[in-house]
Parts: sequence; C-alpha cells; structure tokens
Amino acid sequence: MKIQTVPTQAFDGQRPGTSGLRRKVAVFRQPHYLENFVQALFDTLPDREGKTLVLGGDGRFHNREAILVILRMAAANGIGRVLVGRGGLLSTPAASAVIRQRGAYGGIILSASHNPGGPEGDFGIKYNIGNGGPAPEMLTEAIHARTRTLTSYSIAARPAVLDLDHLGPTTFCEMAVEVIDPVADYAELMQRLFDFDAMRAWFADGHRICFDAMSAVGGPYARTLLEEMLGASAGSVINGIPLEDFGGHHPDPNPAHAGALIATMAAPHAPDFGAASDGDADRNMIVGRNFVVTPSDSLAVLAANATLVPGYRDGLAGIARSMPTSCAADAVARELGIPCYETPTGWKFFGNLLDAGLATLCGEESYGTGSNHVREKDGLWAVLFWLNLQAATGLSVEALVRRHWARFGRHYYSRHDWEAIPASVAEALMAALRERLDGLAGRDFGDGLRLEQADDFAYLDPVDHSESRHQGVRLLFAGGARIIFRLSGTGTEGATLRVYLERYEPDPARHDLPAQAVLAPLIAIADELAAIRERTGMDAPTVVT
Ligand code: VG1
Ligand code: CO
Repeated sequence: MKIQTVPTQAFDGQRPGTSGLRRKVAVFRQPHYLENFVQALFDTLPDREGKTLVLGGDGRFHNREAILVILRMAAANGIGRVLVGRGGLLSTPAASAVIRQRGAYGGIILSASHNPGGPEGDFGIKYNIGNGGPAPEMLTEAIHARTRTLTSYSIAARPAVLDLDHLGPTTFCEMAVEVIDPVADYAELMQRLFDFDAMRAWFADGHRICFDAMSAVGGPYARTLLEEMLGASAGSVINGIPLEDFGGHHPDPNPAHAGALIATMAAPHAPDFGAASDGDADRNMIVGRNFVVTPSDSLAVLAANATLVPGYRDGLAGIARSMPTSCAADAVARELGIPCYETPTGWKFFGNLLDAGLATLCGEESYGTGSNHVREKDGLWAVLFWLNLQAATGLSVEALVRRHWARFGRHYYSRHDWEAIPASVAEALMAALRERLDGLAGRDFGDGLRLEQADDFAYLDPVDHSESRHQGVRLLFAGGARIIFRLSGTGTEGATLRVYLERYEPDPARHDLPAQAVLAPLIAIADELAAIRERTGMDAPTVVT
C-alpha cells in the first residue's frame, strides 16, 4: 500500500459541539478539512493499531465521498478492520448497537442529524467510543486540540473502487473491510427487548400506524421492523427511502417540521399511532390520534410503564434526563423510589451513568429517548416501546398519557427557539443574563411565580467526577415552574437561543389547557429578564415546539 503524507494547515473552529463537528457541506468539501479532523481523531487514539472500527452515516449528501476518504485514512493509520454499513449507511443507534455487539474499538458516524442536507445543507462527523456512545468531552477536547497543531495527514493512495453495495468481507488498501447489513444487528437487538408477538397481534387486530421516516436513514429500519417483521400494513412507513437531501426538508421530527404527519393524525379516520424520526434516526416524535406527546412526557410514560416490556421487566435502576427536559421523569422516579439524574444537554453525558448501571432509561426534551440497550438515543426503539405499551394495555396513546397525568400531574412544557441570531448578540444576551442572576432569587413575579433559585447549571459527573460548567441558565420557581436559557451547540449558521419553559399542574381539572397559554406568564418573564426581543430585534421565536 502506498501511503501519502499530505502537508496541511490547521483550520480554526474544528471543535465538536453538542454532537460532533457540524458544518456546511461547502466547509467540509474544502481541501483537507475532513482529512484534518480525521487525522486529529486518529492521533488522539494512540492504541488504534490493528483495531476494528465501525463506519457509516445518515446517507446525506457527501456521505459516500467522506466514507472513502476515511477508509483510506484508516488504512494509512494502522486500523486493522472497518465494518461499514451497506451503501455507507448506518443510523446512529444502529452504529452504537454494532459497536457494542461486535466488540469494536469505536466508530465514526457521519451525520448532521436533524440539520438539512444537500449541497447547500450541513454535514457532520462524530466519534463514538467502545461502549457505543459519543466520545466524552475529554476526548472531543483532545481531538480539537490536535486539530490546531496538525501539519500533515496520512492517507492511502487512491485505490481501485470499493463496492459498498454488496455485503461481505473484502480488502481495501490492504485493510480488512466488511460491508455489513445496516439493519440486521439492530433488528436482532430490538427482538430481545420487545414483545414482538403481542405487537404482531395488535397489528393483526387491525390497528393502523403512520411512521414518517422523513426521507432519512430511518426508513429501511422502520420498514423492516414495522412492516416486514410486525405486520404493519404496507405503506405504514412514509418517506421511507433515504435521500441525500431529505427531499429538501428539515429531517427534524417535531410538530413544526413534521407538519404532514401531524395533519394525518388529526384528520378523520386517522391511524391509531403516528411517529417520526430524524436524519440519523436517533430522535422520535410520538403522536396519538389528534394528540401530540411531548418528549419529556414520553420519557416519563415509558419509565412509569417499563415493567410491561420484556426488556425492562425487572424494573429500572434509575432515570436520567438532560437539564432542560421537564421534571415529569423526576415525579416517576420519586414514586418508583429510584434516582433521577440531571445532566447537561447531549447524549454523551448519559454514557457514564449507563455504563455504571446507575440509569436504565434516558431522555431529552429534544425528541430523544433511549436506554441502556445502546449508548445513543434511539428513535425506533421509542416507537417500539410505545407500540408494546399499547399492545400490552389495550390503551391508546392519549389514554396512556392522560392516565399518566392523572397519577403524576402534568408538566406543561414548551421550547422556544430563536434561530440565526448573530453569534455576538447571542453571546452578549447570555452574558448579560448571567450577570443578572445574583440577587434575583426571592423575587416574586406574581401569578404564583416566586423565584427560588437562579444559577448557571454545572454538572459533576458522579462516575468520573469530571465537571462541566456553564451548561445553561436556570430560573427555578416555587411549585416546580422553570425557565432555562442556553445556546445551541449543533447549529451551523449564527447562534440559536433556546428558551425552555415548564409549569407543573397537579390538578386533573386543569390538564386540558393550551400549553402556550399556561406558559404565557413564564414566556413574559423570560423576555423581560433576557430582553430577547430588544437584543435580537426579532418579535417572535422561529420555532415553537
Ligand atoms: C440539540 C438538542 C440536544 C441533542 C442534540 C443532538 O443540541 O438540544 O438535546 O442532544 O441536538 O441531537 P443543541 O446543542 O443544538 O441544543 V441530534 O439528533 O441532532 O444528534
Ligand atoms: Co439525530
């Protein structure tokens, strides 16, 4: 094999964000940009020699080209073997499953998740470690540090073409490569967790579903599991063919971007159950007939009913949620007598808790739910969990959620995103807000909203004792209301301010109110304290979920 050592110069700003390095496709296509990052990654893995890596992506534009570059670099950097998803495809949860099931050293996932794709869209790369989960901050920081000092990278000379479309072992640049079925390992894992017979019977009874794969990588997984294995009628999976540009849409499963599904579920004769997943299939949205479930509620409902599902029959060790996720899961944990951990945003913070057996289920308000079966959030897993619960109880989605609220109270919840703010304006807004925190506690905003605590969230990992600071400004009110402010770490244009709003309502007579109206006083407080409209010049959030 001929190895080329290519001189290069460091790029600014190759620091991974909440979930990997995400940039515009045009940025990734600059000469050496991807190569630099991949070399920095390999340099940060000193014992990589001869090891097995998993490689795949969400199929977005530039996926195949990037796969070939990474394979040539893996060969030149001493990697022993690479397992690649057929066609270069692997959903994020499937990649996690493959890493774990095959005992791989780690994996590289090419995805910008819910961000749009295509030549004008976004691209991304992230590294997962041997537990199947996202690289912890220590590692991503080391990779970033290495990107700044790099002067060359190693790559195998351009070889004959590699056939990514046929399963089986082969060699490429004298390195072992195996093209694997992207769905098989994952489907096998799902069968170990859920009651497939009960779900088959539920479909055989005539229940109908609509799963919107949003023209992303989740399609083949959903078709195999839902239509082929469980017997959902043909056509239950819509937008099931992965497209490089996701059909020009935002592959983000929320009511704003999956409007067609919401409309289907609100129409007369709607299916019994609706769901959607995102670009890399790790997110999920759950919809009943004319009834949208918030992700925070979804986590709480799954936790409260987990023992109905074979994989969780013995109960949960604990629950973990990201800090901005509502406290609905905490209420369940209290009742079950198990701990509920509060982590910073991003799945990488759940890894240690899962590895140490401290938590079994995890969730984020951003349509992410998962468990200890992998080390990523998992969209289709959540869908199967909800189907299993419906099959086991005979209850509809709405009935399951209303029963839950009656028992635990309702946590009204909404997230307001203010997108594409100039970065300097967003930074200044957060800085000013942080300055105001001292002395704010104790203030009474009326309407029962007395501020009890105002702080900047810091997390001390109970397992490795690492500390992550400045993870978001929290305003905690008496009675369980909360406002959280933080800046997104996944965007590629300007900054996005996320404002998370939550209010607890124990009274079942008040469980059917419009969320935005219930949260209106908090929305007003958020705007007053952060001067959002004044500083951004915008008069409304760009996305409300
Ligand atoms: C967002 C979500 C976060 C999620 C992350 C990756 O991050 O808020 O909860 O873990 O996306 O999800 P941020 O920093 O933009 O708020 V995915 O499906 O895009 O990998
Ligand atoms: Co995703």
